[in-house]
Amino acid sequence: MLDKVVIANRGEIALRILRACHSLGIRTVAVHSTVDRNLKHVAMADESVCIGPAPSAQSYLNMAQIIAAAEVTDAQAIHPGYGFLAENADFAERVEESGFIFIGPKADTIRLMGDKVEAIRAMKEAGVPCVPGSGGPLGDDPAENVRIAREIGYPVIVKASGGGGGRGMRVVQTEAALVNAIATTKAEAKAAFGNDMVYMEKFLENPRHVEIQVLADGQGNAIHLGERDCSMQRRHQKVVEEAPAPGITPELRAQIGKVCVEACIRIGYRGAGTFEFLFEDGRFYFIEMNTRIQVEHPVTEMVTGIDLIREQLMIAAGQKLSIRQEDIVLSGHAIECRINAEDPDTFMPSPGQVSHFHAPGGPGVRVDSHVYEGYRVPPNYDSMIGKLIVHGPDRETAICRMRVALSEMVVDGIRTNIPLQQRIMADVGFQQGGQNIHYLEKRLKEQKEKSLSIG
Ligand code: MV4
Repeated sequence: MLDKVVIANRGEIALRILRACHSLGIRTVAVHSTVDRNLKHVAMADESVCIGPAPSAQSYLNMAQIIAAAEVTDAQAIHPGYGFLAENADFAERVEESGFIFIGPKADTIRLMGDKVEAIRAMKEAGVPCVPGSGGPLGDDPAENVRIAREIGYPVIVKASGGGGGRGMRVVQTEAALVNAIATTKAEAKAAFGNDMVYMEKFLENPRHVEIQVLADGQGNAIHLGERDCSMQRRHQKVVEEAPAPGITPELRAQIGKVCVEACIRIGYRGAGTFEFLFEDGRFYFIEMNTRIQVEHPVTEMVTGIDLIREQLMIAAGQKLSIRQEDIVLSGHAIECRINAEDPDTFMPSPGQVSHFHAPGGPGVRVDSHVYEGYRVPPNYDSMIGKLIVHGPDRETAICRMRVALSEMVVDGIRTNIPLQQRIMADVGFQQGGQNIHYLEKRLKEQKEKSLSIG
């Protein structure tokens, strides 16, 4: 097993990684910015190193400082968490070149998946179902692009190959708008990602976001841990996630899961990963692969009983996967509500000091949060301050447990989205399950219009 790990992240995920390390007897090094010296995991870590000032560009994105922290503490490996440097292939490469283990896939795999055109090409070749599309980068010939779009059929979507997660894409409804849309998307992509490569797909109008969790050891073994439904989102920020996804049959799960596992083996994947699909009319369409542990990983942990961070650590230590596919048994239903320090109506960030904090509890209730009474939420980072996860024998019970847990939870001194989460849990459409990616924004718009007409 590894003996010492640098946790190159902050907040709840840093604490989650620390706990997984400590349960494996691995010593931990917290690296943190100046404003983060009071983080809970910094106090709990065996050692801590301040790596720079508050702006993440000078701290959590500072590769040299993080690698230097591993050197001075004589650590063996670096866990990047999610966000920050987690999917930065150059960082993974520098970590390994400096003689440390990067807890994640090989740098080349991260690079492949960061190039969406190449990622789709690789997945299509591996037998993963993809959205009908250009199957490669768009060229400069307008007539050829018009021909491609006609063949796909409108509406189409133009996406930047260097984008992902909703950045750098544009829906095109008609041929008249196509050539201009491609030029604009290319210009934006060039500015945002330093890469103007774009590709085209059929635009799916009402899909759900369903993703498959995989684990692979890079030694020829891979398994899938079922799916998560992440369709409850606003502006590409997930708000609620759940596992399993409503309406996915065991047969469908086994089928798409097998495809993902085979793709992992084919590309020599190592570590935890997620295949992102759009799900429409009973079919899966691959859009991207995430090469990191994800925010919503706990719902998969709750229904499988597997500690995904522990598995990441064991894979990084060079161990073969000890879990076989037959060992994966899904049990019950799990839901995660992201808790953000933001105004529940305007979504404006709401940093500041937490005057009172009470975590909910009871059967099937899990709180992944670094918040404590007196903790000051800094304005410099993402507004997510924790995740409330519940598990129950079925979806209805899980929703009930979430409603009780949300009502118990106290985060005073700052505004949070807890009232929004309560409204979502009370919503009949959510309770039905299986809503598409536009559902939440549609409901929020309706609510806003209603409150305006009264107020
Ligand atoms: C799409 C799509 C419809 N058709 N691709 C947005 C995030 C990025 N991962 C891909 N995204 C989308 N790609 C095709 N061909 C709709 C979206 C999309 C979306 C996807 C998942 C979750 C939320 C979303 C919100 C808006 C658009």
